[in-house]
Amino acid sequence: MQISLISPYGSLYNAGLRSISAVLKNAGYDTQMIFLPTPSIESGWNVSPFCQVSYSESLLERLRVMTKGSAVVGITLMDNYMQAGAELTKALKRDDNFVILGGVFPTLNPQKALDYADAACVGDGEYAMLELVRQLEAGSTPIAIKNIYFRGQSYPELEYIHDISSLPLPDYGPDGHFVYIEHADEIMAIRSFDDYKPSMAFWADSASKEPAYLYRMETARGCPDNCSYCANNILKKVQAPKVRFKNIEVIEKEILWVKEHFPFVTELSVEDDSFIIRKDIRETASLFKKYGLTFKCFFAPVYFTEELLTHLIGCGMMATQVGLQGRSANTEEIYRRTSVNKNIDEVLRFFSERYPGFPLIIDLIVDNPWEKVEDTLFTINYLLDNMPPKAMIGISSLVFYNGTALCNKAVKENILDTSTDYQLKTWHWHRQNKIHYTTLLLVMLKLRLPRGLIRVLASKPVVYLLERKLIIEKLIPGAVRTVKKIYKKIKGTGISKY
Ligand code: B12
Ligand code: SF4
Repeated sequence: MQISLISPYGSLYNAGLRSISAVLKNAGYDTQMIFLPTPSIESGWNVSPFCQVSYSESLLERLRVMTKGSAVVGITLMDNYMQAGAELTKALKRDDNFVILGGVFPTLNPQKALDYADAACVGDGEYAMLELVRQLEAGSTPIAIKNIYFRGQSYPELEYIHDISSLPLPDYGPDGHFVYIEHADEIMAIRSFDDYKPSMAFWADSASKEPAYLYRMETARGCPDNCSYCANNILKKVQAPKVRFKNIEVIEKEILWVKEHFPFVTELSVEDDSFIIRKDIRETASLFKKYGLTFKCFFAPVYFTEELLTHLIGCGMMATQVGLQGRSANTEEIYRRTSVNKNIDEVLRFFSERYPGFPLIIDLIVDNPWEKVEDTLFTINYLLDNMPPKAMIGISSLVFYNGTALCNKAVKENILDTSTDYQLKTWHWHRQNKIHYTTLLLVMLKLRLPRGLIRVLASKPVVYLLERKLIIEKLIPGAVRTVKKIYKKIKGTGISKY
């Protein structure tokens, strides 16, 4: 029996869908995986405020033909791909097939997913999908499968995979794997592991002539913290209450597999929410070093120790991303990050004093309706005083994910505009309908404009003059979009050459 697994994401990584495919293949089923990256949607060139993917009729027709023999079509979705998932489901649903949506969006919004699909997977999908396929193969109408919410039925019983080390390695094909090439508007077969190269390429620095290659991997699922805006709020309740770790033997097995199949890879990107919480973090980092692989990872400031970070850098950590989101006491409280942000002073001091050239990325959230101008100014001044010289800033616009503490607060206070597809909102600051003057100040920091100049522009009189409705709702967004449009005209469409 054939199963088609489809991903609309810009990145081909997709640990979840690849893991499902591996489990199905191990059980003897024939899976095909179709990746539909449309990088131009996510690129800085795209001036549309939402991450709305509109597939061409010819692409949808090609997909219909490709999935003709599939009894099950599974689509993975984060919230910002909701509309893409709906479009794909409408195009691929037939009377004689079963379409199931899985991933963070259906996990948080199963009812919405059921508006389109036959079923929604809540939480872990590997064994849920296997059982679904077995029941369908047996010719019965599938019923009572843990984690699967069938349309017209009640919310399912939930179960999570306790030992994620027992799962097979992710399925990278290449047989039966296909990728959409946006500039050619064609779906091509992945013929060899080398075909993954374009999706793994990155430029280590602006001076590099040749790209380096990066392999993304998961060593754990989940996060011990519980920030009020984060999907983990819900995942803890409906997926798994605790962080699940892969053991070091399995990590080594995956590295060996990578070495054999992707010999060009020199760097790992550990996609765990907070890599450094592993008890065996030192051994894991040493393992990467043993195999000559540099790495990057995420961490929350509370887990920082000077000794640990020094060890990780010694093992080849080339970049790291730390969440700050906001530094004022009010903002930290709104985000429930008062304890998570603990040690941020030490983190910034460590990099400023010992590794001033290190590419540290500091993540911040803007567009928080409860944050006052003074709060943002506090964060800006904090960064002006403490940010290491070569640090970078990642700016995201606050998105209210269904069921999170912050989403519930927004609904209760009636400030969530549900008339817009707020889930589709993605991170590009220039896509926002409202751009605060204080956000522009952060962008200046991101662009590393002289800090003295930013200090002047961040002085209270200037901010109170420019942080005005007309300016932030009309002038700044209008000007930003015009500049982007002109730039796009000069530089081309922004469609990736992948
Ligand atoms: C790795 C990762 C990425 C990677 C890779 C994404 C990719 N293509 O796979 C990168 C860095 C590219 C990325 C980017 C973004 N990400 Co991200 N990312 C993650 C992270 C840290 C881990 C995801 C993962 O691999 N988990 C491990 C796998 C095994 O689990 P899984 O994906 O959930 O899959 C399981 C189930 O969901 C289910 N399942 C999944 N798909 C399907 C399909 C079917 C048919 C079935 C039956 C079941 C099923 O079964 C799987 C196996 O058990 C999560 C955090 C988290 N806690 O989930 C955030 C997370 C998914 N990302 C998030 C966001 C917001 C983004 C961005 C929009 C961020 C931004 N500001 O731009 C972008 C956009 C993504 C894009 N355009 O592709 C949010 C999503 C919130 C939401 N409600 O949608 C999360 C949850 C972070 C958070 N804590 O809020 N991300
Ligand atoms: S530390 Fe990061 S991943 Fe963990 S709950 Fe907070 S925002 Fe989510």
